[in-house]
Amino acid sequence: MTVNHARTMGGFQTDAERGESTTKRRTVLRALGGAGALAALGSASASAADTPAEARELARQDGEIDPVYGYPAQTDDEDPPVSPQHEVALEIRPRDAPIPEFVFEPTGLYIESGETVRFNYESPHHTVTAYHPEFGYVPRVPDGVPPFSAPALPEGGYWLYTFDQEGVYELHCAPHEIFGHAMRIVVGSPSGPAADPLPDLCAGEGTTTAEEMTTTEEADGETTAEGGEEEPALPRFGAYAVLTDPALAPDAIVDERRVSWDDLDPASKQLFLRVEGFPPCPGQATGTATTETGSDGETTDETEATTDGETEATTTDDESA
Ligand SMILES: [Cu+2]
Repeated sequence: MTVNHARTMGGFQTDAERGESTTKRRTVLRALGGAGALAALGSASASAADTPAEARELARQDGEIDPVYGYPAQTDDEDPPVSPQHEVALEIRPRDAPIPEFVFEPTGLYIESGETVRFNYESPHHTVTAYHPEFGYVPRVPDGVPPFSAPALPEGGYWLYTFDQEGVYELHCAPHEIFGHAMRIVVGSPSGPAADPLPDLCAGEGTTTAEEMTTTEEADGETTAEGGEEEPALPRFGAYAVLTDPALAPDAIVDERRVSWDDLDPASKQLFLRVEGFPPCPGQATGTATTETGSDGETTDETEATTDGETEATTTDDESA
């Protein structure tokens, strides 16, 4: 494919990189041509735009996949504008538990810089979202990568994204993150903040861990740009468990190229949440509620309900199949 190696990158510049002539560098890269030139220029060429908006405009001019919004297609009848080198399925797998498994298949993927991945929505309601500081998370994508995300799409839709910048990317599905809908992509040599393991929450006290994660959960959705007082969140609950599975270590992904969901430890796939207090019906102190869960419209979630409306973290491990 006609990868724009100059974009390398899809990224926007850090403060330290600003002031350099983007146009000039892109011209130079074109003149030199291809990945070899890029390698020669090294990290100095790791960014091509000052802002996500500029990165988008440059991609548009070059007829490339949008580095922020990717390329969404509502149905698979639509021909992709570029030929993807890899495919990842977004699936829901029923199991003997109130909540099904939400799966990226493969869950670990190795690709080369500049390659495009097609994410197939085999069920609706999902997203493919970067663990990016602009989204309120600790950085788990390479520095300079813009905050990118797929939209929710219908079943049968797909989303394309070109991973220009080398490094380790951790991705999640926003609606199902807490249920473990997350994956890791290694682009070229493992590098960047996600090349390092996530903090070991088991190193501290277990109860503290649960409280910390609950706190970050409560912080979800609040504006972090103003005041900057909110702590950036780690991948939450199920996503943390999946992303800390040894089978998904970056080096393991490099070795295996594709790591299946089936290769993960069952303990990494367990449910950590029990929803209580829904629906919040007046006059019912406790009860059993049946709610729809998942994206397939099936009624699968039987939960005990109280009226306090809280979502609690649990440490039970007997809910997975
Ligand atoms: Cu999902």
